[in-house]
Amino acid sequence: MTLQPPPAEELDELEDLCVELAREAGRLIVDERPPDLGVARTKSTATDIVTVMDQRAQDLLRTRIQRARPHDGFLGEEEGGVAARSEITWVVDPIDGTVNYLYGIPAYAVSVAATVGDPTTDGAWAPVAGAVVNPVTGELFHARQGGGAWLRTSGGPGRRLRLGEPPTLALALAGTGFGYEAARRRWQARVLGDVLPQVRDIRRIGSAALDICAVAAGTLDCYFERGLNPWDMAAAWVVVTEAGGVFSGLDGHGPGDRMVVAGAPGLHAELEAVLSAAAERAGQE
Ligand code: LIP
Repeated sequence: MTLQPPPAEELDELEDLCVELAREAGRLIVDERPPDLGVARTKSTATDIVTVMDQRAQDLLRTRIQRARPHDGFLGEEEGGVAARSEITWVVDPIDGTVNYLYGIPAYAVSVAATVGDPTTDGAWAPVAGAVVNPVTGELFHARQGGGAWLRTSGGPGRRLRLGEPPTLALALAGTGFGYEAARRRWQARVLGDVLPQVRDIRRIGSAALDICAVAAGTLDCYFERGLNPWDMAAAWVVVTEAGGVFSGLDGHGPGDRMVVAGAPGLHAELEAVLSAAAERAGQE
């Protein structure tokens, strides 16, 4: 399936809007975080939480996107999607790393992406522009297809992100994450048991969007996780590929619920092969 991006001028406009909206929602979740923040509701399990700020940030993003581009579709982690009447669907995670946000751990992000295709079907969509902001550190990652990947920090000018020569897997610092359901976590622990002895070390930051952007910035060498949703990965996907990284699933598949694997070309191939064998050995969840 070829997913045709819009012309370069529109891609630039989409990237600018991703940056503007990610920043605005980032300011909201920091500046208006209630001192008594609690769990507003749960989803797949008692630990899969939503705070009032997740929904407020998503409502802000949807309202601003509908005002700026009324025919585009909208898909967010929380309630309130909109069907597309154009070629573009916005895929947003208002707070990626919600548990970190609840506990006050400064590793969470707002992720905003413009995509083509159907983001509810693995393999049938791709991001064309995106922005990921950590509103506590001020790090802002952004990219659009063909425009390179960029990292801006508070007040500083942006710097181009380009992946260098990667280490071998045995010297690689690998990021990963875990789902909320017990059966999924047991499977992930079995796979981790195979991977851990074959890498330098593991980091579990708690935000897929920040993990994938860390690969683009070189603060992680590679990343893998099963169970990501489109909103966890959409913006960081275009950031890491525009930085020269490979972002895929396993065994020739594209990135999706079954697995995402990110890294520089040579290292990505090593990790993908180890994960494919580990997933085989881990069996069914
Ligand atoms: C999180 C992901 C992370 C994963 C967590 C959680 P959320 O998203 O970004 O990679 O390991 O379990 O799914 O739920 O905080 O938006």
